[in-house]
Amino acid sequence: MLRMASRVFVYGTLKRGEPNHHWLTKKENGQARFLGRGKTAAKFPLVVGTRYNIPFLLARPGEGNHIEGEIYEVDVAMFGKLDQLEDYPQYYDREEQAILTEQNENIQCWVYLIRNFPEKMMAKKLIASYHNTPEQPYSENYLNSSPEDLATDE
Ligand code: PCA
Repeated sequence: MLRMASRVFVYGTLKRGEPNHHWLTKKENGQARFLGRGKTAAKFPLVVGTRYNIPFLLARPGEGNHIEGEIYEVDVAMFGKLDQLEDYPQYYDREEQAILTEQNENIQCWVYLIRNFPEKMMAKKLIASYHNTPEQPYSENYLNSSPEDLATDE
């Protein structure tokens, strides 16, 4: 166990093989330990939005799918880095959600989600699992994205 550890469930660009995974492996960021794959116990809408093609889990439980992702135990330093990446709490918010592990255990993990989103986002394709693709590539310029882009989904 890491000292002062938190559990985080990641469903987007932080997953293995996705464009921001290096944040979790960079030693200078702190420590992260992969605990396994999991999925949200509740259904959520997961969409890809804005011109940056950013994955957004929308804070509307009960709609969409059980979202697939990965569970990490992170120390305080790493959790701070992830908050910085997600621009918490200006862009993403986060909350603890029940996650089902592959062993069918139900554990509480922090999940980054979007609380204020334009209603038209609900009309997008609701996916169960995020993967960055050449057809809809995650933009290298994601750090330029602001809550205003989210508000307009542009
Ligand atoms: N990064 C976080 C939230 C969305 C994103 O791209 C994650 O992977 O869970």
